[in-house]
Amino acid sequence: ATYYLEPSRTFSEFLLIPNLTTKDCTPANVNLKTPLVKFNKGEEPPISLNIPFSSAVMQAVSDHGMAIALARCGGISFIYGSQSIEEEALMVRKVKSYKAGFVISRSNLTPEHTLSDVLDLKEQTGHSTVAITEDGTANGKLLGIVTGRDYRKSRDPLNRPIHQFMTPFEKLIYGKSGITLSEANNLIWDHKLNCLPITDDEQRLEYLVFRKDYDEHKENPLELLDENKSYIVGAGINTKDYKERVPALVEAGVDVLVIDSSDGYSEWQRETVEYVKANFDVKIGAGNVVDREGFRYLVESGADFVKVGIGGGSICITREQKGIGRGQASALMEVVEARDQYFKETGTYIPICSDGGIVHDYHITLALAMGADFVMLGRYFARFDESPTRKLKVGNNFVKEYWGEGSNRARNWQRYDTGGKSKLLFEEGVDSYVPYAGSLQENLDKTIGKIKSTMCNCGSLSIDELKHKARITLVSATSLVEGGAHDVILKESSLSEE
Ligand code: MZP
Repeated sequence: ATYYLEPSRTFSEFLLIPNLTTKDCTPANVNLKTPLVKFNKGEEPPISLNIPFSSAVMQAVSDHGMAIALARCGGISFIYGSQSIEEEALMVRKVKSYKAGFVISRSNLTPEHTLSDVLDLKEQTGHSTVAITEDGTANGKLLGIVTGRDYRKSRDPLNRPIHQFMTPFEKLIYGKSGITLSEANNLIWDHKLNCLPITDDEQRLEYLVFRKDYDEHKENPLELLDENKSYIVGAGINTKDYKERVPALVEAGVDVLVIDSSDGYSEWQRETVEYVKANFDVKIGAGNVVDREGFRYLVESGADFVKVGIGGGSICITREQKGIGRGQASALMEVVEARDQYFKETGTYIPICSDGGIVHDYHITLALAMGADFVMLGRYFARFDESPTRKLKVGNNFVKEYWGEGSNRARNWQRYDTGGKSKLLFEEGVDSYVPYAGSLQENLDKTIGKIKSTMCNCGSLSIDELKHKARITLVSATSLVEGGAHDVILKESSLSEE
């Protein structure tokens, strides 16, 4: 045997040492844009993310709902592959056909239609925002707007006609009637309103225009309504049925594939990557690996990015069951070194995804500082409204369900297959709960705020700068104790935050 006598390390064993923070180094100036797939020196990556986040290829995490919510924030979801080819392709299609806005005409929808009618229409067309105008064009007189999340929340249990549902709004802000959709959008945007009541000439409310959706986008709403931009989406595949699955996903419009496997250093993966590269013009990531040899093998097979991590996932018991794996930080550091070496030799940059084992937000910053281009998170996203699992009350707490792909519940045997019988022989994952945490947007904003703030501490305005400048120190078990609140008696309220 070959021995690696240095212990393998996890993120919690490291801290960042601050660098000089210059005055221009403020969170507002930090850019988190990062490459998703390989590119050559001096060229732009064909696909980039605006934030270095991807959601895990898991039943309990990444369906079309999660994919739309995360893409809207600048990240990417990989739709889970442990479902039928048709169902997975349909989820991809739903994300790709999802439009930020949709205008329908009065002749299609009268005030006698109910909110459910509009909801059905919205679902059928896959649009997040339905704007109702008199003549059905963006310049037609606006009759009302129903936006995605607001709308779902406000689904009227009494099924009243639309005009009854839009009850008078007490504080009238604008006494303007008959304005066009474009004008209304401008008003909403200029005045940063949560809700714009539009009244008739006698200051009676005619309809409300919601702003929340626009707020989330932080983009000009004019660009969002009626345009044809589609969100970016990824999808998981396996090394068994790829000859049927990949064509269906490509046909559905998938942007990038990833081979989902607990151990990616295999000839199965090489064959799969080679097949995809030879037959389709679609990007494909491979993994997971934990060392330089695995990285090199997948890259030489043609992989567009490589995923790192075995056994570190919160629901994973692979290390206990099979005794394979490596501390996530050690695995990442070695693969990054191999990536940088490969770049030096060939001029081709291979993005690396650190997958699993992120517990605290600062672990993400550490992963980026250590050279990851983006992270993949399961537990983190499973806690939000947008994950596809049930929200339950256990004791006094709300929780969401979260189960591993290697659990009996998911039965994703393809992910663990090393040849042999087509079934899951033993479990490598658990079925669990995670604390419910609210909406994705709110939580992501907070996490991103922390990452940007830490990057400023480290004097870095971009992920690339952070990688080069970061100074990282190992911490001893005793200094870990020093890092938390210690030697004080905590008050109840200060215990609640993570
Ligand atoms: P985490 O973010 O919950 O710590 O880890 C998520 C990652 O765990 C996934 O992206 C995947 O690589 C891995 N995973 C998914 N299912 C299992 C399992 O059942 C697993 N063992 O290890």
